[in-house]
Amino acid sequence: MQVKVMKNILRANDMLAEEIREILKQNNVRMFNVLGSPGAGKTAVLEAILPKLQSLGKRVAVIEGDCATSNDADRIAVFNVPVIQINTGSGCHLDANMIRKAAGEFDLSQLDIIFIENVGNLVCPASFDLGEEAKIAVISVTEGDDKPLKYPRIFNESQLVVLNKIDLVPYTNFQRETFYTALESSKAGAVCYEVSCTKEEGFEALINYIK
Ligand SMILES: Nc1nc2c(ncn2[C@@H]2O[C@H](COP(=O)(O)OP(=O)(O)OP(=O)(O)O)[C@@H](O)[C@H]2O)c(=O)[nH]1
Ligand SMILES: [Mg+2]
Repeated sequence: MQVKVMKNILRANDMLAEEIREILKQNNVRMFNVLGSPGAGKTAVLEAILPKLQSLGKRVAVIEGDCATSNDADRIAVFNVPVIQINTGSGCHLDANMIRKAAGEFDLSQLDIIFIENVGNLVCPASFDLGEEAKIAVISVTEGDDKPLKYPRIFNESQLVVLNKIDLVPYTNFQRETFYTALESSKAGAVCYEVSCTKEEGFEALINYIK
């Protein structure tokens, strides 16, 4: 019974996500769903790439998802881009209904790219299609090199993985070989870019991907 209910919820979500995808396509807007654990650096990655995309003439908007506060939206607003904060309360992920409402607040004719920063969580956000073109999983060195093995779905669902905080590799027991073996087992041929937000390193490949 519970399985059936869950399947119905996901089917309704997927249909809405398809509608969103179609609307974005009609307006020539690309949308990326950024996922990862609390503190992996999702907002930091957005802070790093926003000015680079702006300097390329890209018109960007951001939808922020958090259980509480507008902290992340406040950080993004500094870049003078349209930003909407969704507070989910006890909800552990964003869904397509929330994104439809939030995206409806934007003038899509004035945008090229929308980034969604999902609620910090390495599990539930992977199950919900938001109408994005691609999911980008952000993982950081301090979370440990075994995470793709323990939480395979999010890595399997993501078209791109960003390994953040590489400046901290010398101070942790993070082993690149262990990480890449784990990543390969959760998604064969996974594409992963290594970055450091604090050192502003490694963003060329990510920018090229988004362009
Ligand atoms: N050393 C180091 N710290 C980083 C890096 N990127 C982010 N941080 C720090 O990690 C912490 C969390 O970064 P956030 O960008 O808030 O992480 P988040 O994934 O958006 O967190 P939530 O939205 O709460 O899930 C902050 O203190 C950042 O300064 C990095 O490349 N290196
Ligand atoms: Mg954040």
